Amino acid sequence: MSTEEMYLQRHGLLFPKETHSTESLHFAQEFKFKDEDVVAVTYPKSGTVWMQEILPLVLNGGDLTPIQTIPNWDRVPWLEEKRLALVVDNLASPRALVSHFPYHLMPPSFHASKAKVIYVMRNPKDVLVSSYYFHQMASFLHDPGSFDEFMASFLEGKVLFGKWTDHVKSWKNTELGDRIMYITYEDMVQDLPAALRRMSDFLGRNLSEEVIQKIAEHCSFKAMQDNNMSNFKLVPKELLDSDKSPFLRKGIVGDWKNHFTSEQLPTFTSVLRKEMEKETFSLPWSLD
Ligand code: PPS
Repeated sequence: MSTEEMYLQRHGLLFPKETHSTESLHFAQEFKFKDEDVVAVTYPKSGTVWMQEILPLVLNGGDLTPIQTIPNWDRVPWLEEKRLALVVDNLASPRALVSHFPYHLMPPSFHASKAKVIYVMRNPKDVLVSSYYFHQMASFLHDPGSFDEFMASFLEGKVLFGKWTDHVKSWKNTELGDRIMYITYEDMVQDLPAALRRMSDFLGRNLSEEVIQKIAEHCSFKAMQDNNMSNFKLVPKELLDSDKSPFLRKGIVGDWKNHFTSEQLPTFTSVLRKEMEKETFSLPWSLD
């Protein structure tokens, strides 16, 4: 299948047709956010599915029912994907969503509401590696070619949802004030209970230490790998082939060190550094 057949091109970005359509993008623009809604926003491969596990638990005091009975894509749907229209009326309140939209594509009702955002960022080198494997296992994404070729596409923004730097800049430069919380994938890997405490405080949930520990246990990489509602094993192999690479692949920090050559690292670093040079915020990791 050609790239044109696989992807919708809108707003200068690529959206896979398997999961997105003109109608779904329109539905997202018309979506009516409520003040109590929570949306976890990520550039792809930065911890989205992890947030689909965490949010229902944090919002509902650690009740395991949603994560044990509802597949993650219907439990905490993507704002921009086709599934949202099918499940929107079944979402428990307060509603949790995820999105890969850059800030400027958020719908008018989001801006008019008090809905909160948790923006999860991941070291772009690990994002690239995770995405490279995802492109190998997902038949509805283009063949990534060699790691070198895929890195070139990533740096040019010829990948899902465009350039990593544009996404991060868009969400770091909002005027959302205390409606947005920033956290990194690396913080979550290093100390998940601490990350959960921050999220719980941000969302006005006063969770006990016992509940925090219970949520951390159920959101561990291993627990999610074992949860058929979260490990994508319900998806036909023709679409996601976990024999090629599981969706929940490694779940670690720094796998880029096993993939970047000594030539690729300075190329990657210099492109990102240049694109970030005018920004006043600093990144939580060194790009080197
Ligand atoms: S997607 O396709 O954009 O929705 O992908 P996304 O969920 O954002 O990112 C997938 C990566 O997140 C890892 N992941 C986790 N890491 C640690 N702990 C937990 N619980 C966890 N859940 C998901 C997942 O393994 C992918 O990273 P890689 O590096 O490929 O393993």
